Amino acid sequence: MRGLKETDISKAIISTYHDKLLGRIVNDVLIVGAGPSGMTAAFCLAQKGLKVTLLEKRLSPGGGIWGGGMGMSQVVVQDDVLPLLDEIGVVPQAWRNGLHTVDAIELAAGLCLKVVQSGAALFNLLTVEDVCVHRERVAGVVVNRSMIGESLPVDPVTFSAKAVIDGTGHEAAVVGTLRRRGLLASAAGAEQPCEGPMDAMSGETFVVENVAEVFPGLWVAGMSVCATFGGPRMGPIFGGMLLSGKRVAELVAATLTESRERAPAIQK
Ligand code: 48F
Repeated sequence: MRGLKETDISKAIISTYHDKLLGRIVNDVLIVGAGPSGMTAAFCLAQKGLKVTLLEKRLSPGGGIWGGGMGMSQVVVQDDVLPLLDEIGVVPQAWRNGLHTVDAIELAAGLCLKVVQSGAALFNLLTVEDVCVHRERVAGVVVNRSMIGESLPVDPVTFSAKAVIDGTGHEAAVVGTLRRRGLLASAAGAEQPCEGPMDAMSGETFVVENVAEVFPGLWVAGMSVCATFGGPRMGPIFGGMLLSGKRVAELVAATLTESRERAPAIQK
């Protein structure tokens, strides 16, 4: 190939990445953590026409999907997520008793593609280390390059949103930033992180039914729900994670629509 310049390759990466990043500093919804719940929430919200940005600290989005159970890259889902899997474009295999298996790599890859094609932006290698709170409401997140923030004295940057979703799984990292400061004391049950022992059936219901706004502007989805409210863990069954992501998307979208409709009345 003629005229191939290394500096052109560098310029292409730097300019397009920074254009993309600049366009995502202000958002309708920021989702922290690109696991199954965060990625499902992202594409469902983007499909509703909202500006959605997903921030993932690792190199590979997908969270706990990749390893299936004990490193065996198959995940299990229930009957009620078949329409969602169809929408994502992955093909499950029927097993028995209303259970189906999905190739974990196909699910992780399918979700990544669905998120990006829905119009949401997905950034890897960005770690959310704190939140912005304005007038007692979460108004955005504080972000550093993964690894840089942990090892060097480098200040972070901030992204804003009307709603932030903690989809960081077992660690409930965003909730933790408020909890450490005693700011979550008003949310019932949210003071202590205490994910319960394994109970797949209860856990799968809990993670969907307890999706909530735990602090003004901050929502929890996926395992963050259990870590925040003390729900049981459920192991490598993933239907609840997808449904939890779908539910948080519905609730957040409804709240944003409601506040948009209320806004003109308040201004009068
Ligand atoms: O852990 P994860 O997959 O969360 P989830 O969507 O799903 C849980 C299941 O995978 C599994 C389970 C199913 O039964 O129990 O554990 O609730 O994905 C969480 C993502 O958040 C990222 C992390 O790397 C992972 O990809 N993450 C965690 N902390 C941060 C973060 C942070 N501070 N900033 C950005 N990303």
